[in-house]
Amino acid sequence: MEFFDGVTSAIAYEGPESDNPLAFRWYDADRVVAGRTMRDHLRFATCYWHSFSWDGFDIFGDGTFDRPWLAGADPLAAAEQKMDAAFEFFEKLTVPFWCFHDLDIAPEGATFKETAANVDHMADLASAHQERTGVELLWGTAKLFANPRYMAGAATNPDPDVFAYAAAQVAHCLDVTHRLGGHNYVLWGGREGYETLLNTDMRRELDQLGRFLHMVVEHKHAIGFHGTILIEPKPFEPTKHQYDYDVAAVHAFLQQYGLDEEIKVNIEVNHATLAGHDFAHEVAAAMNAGIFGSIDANAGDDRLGWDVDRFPVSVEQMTLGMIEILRGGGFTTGGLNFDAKLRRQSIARDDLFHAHIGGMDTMARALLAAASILEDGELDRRRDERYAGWDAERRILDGEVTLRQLHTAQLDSATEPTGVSGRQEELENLVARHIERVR
Ligand code: XLS
Ligand code: NI
Ligand code: NI
Repeated sequence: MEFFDGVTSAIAYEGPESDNPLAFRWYDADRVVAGRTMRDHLRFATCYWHSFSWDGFDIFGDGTFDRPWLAGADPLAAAEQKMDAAFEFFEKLTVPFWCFHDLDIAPEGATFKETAANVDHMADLASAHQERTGVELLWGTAKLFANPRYMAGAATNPDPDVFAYAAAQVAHCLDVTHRLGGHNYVLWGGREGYETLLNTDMRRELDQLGRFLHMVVEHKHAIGFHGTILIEPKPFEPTKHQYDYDVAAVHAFLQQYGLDEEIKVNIEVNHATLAGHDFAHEVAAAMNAGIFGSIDANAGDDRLGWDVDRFPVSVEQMTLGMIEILRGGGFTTGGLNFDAKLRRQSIARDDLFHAHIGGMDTMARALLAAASILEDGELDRRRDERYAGWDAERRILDGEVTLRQLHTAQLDSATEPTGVSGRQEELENLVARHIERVR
């Protein structure tokens, strides 16, 4: 059965002048930019949860979307149908990767054993779909936050039985991700956080999380999974305080528990916004710490302080992020996953295409602008110039001078340091020029 019959052929690149809403204007997969094809730079993925499992419900109302694949009395048959719809979509969109939670692809059974069997069954089908279409798995993840058993967290739960259940679930999902050739495995700390310190022993919970992640890493090596383990920072929602607040907090945690060589980060744009950071800041922080992994590409809202998960629309915001990604050498195992959802009134099936096409074009144009800025070199030259004094002054950083010596030298000095312009507005204009001119 064909679900997206309004889209009769694969989405193709037609160039910036095209008015065809079902064509790419910027994403030209085979075009080589800064030594790599756009396909290899951007490594786009569609997420299963928002695009295929969600029917548009929110806390105030029921589902609104036209999603025939969700209907059906038999949960396993419905899951199979949903997977047909998903792979039909991936193929028509020409998106090279997908991402899932274990319980997006398979229904939960009455027991863990039953659930595991459902996941295995669906993973076998996914494997056949991947084989047939050439679509690859960017990452898998376990849903450790929806079932009521996880209301007080998974690894950070006060009840060790819940920890054990979560461990079993991750072991199974990691096995499946490995079987499907996943390039990464993600852990978003869904409810790893707290509501009140009145009932929370933070120290215990962090130790539990550290132990949990060590077990995940051990399991990864035991089964020979070569993908990257990624933590996805988020400051709050659903818990009031999430432990994986932002990249800096995750890095400190990884160092404290001796995990910084093993685990990297999956940065989500909207989560960066919620943490009070620019997206580019989070990428730069991860690059500096050597833990940059992957991106959940989406967008927040200037006035709404929750995870609204819009599709990315701001070329400027994404250009600033892409500059940091390219400066750091680009993706290795990671990619750009559209962890993004339609607005609740976008009820038509083909709205999913328009959303992804817009997101892919936004990111492709941002890539072109960022590559053009870095190739031109003026921005980096200006940045280097600002620090040129340090190139001439090695002694301080090399530890050859004391605070007292600097004090004495300053007392004897006839000159005082003077400032130079930071040139922010001029540099912003430089970025704008590249965005305007790329073709
Ligand atoms: C929620 C997260 C979630 C993860 C996967 O805010 O973004 O969707 O990406 O569990
Ligand atoms: Ni999110
Ligand atoms: Ni996410």
